Amino acid sequence: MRSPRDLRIDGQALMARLDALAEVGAIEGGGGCRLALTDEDRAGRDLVVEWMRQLGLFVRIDAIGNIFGVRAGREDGRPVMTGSHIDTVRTGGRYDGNYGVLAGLEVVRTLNAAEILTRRPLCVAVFTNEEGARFAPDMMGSLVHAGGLSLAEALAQRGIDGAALGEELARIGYVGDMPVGTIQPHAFVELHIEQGPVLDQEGVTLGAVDRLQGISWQELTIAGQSNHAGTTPLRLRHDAGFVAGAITMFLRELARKMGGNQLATVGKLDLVPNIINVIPARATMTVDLRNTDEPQLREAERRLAAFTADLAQAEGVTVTARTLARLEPVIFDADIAGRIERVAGRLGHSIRRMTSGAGHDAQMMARICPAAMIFTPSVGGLSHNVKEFTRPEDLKAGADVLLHTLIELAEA
Ligand code: HGY
Ligand code: MN
Ligand code: MN
Repeated sequence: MRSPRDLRIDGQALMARLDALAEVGAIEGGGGCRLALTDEDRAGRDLVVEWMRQLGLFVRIDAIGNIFGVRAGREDGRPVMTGSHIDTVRTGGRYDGNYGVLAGLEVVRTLNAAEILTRRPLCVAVFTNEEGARFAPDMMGSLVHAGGLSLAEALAQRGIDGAALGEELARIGYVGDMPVGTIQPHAFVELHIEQGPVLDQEGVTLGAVDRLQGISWQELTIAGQSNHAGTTPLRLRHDAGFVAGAITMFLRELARKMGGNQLATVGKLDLVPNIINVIPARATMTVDLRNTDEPQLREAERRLAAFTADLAQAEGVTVTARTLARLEPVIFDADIAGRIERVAGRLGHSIRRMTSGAGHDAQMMARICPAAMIFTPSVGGLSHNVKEFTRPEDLKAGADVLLHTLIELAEA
């Protein structure tokens, strides 16, 4: 039997799986669109479940559709868990989420081929609706698993297309019989592309992620009055479109003035009636605020609320805010982050500590067990974009470090 220390992931097999999954919901430009609980998501789930079964994993599905592939250990008990998500945003790349799940399956294949049974069981997880692009909040499946959102509340969520989450989950056949939260991990490690520019710009191969920034998602509904674009003087306008634009400009300025890690994004904007010669009666927009510092994130929320209240008054419109997601910054497990660094060093890869700008399932798992993440570079820092790209050698390096980090945690 080969010594575990010289095991390595088969990079070709990993790339083949990534390519095969990328075919499901493939869109122009090489990316993928598998919005949570759509037919494309079901097809991706079916494929990954098939691969799990081929690898001899015991597949369990819970009531929110999270998928767990369990590999027995020499002993019973809490598994060492890895995994991520395979749902995407509408303009998804090939690696976001998929990489962490498929690298987890390659870890299993490598251990199977070497006939190695770890002391603790291993588990590869696929969490439902990580992106939140169709149903808010994001990281939903792992949040429910960690007890941060009730199953009933999650099932009742309405999508941006008006669909009921519970009905969609049933429609694609992924209402599992396992109660949510059943599989409590001993530890959780998520491998993911960075989705930002740091590793690529610094020429560092891997990131040991020891913290993750806070996220505030709001939907603002601005109600004004539609009127004729040609006959209505400025002083008589209650222009929801103007107010939405003014809020967007304010947010960029707010992030610039606050500095630090403050970010602000208006990603979605719908105008009604959305006609060239009609002053918009209504605007519905989303606001995504992020910061590593919770008091700063709260200050950004406060300033936005104050600005919209004044503007609403001045423009004679009403602005209603609805919270879609609100997650505080997370500190991951320093021991696991240290272990990731040591493994990377042993395997000869450069690595640095870093913070995640994106939300991830690991931040929810950190509520119930020690957790940390491994990042690989995103070329040009691009993600949530069909041109998302990570070099195959970097994908393999990350998977090799995942393999040995999981083995160590499963033997410790
Ligand atoms: O929004 C995020 O950070 C993640 O991609 N869901
Ligand atoms: Mn992701
Ligand atoms: Mn994403």
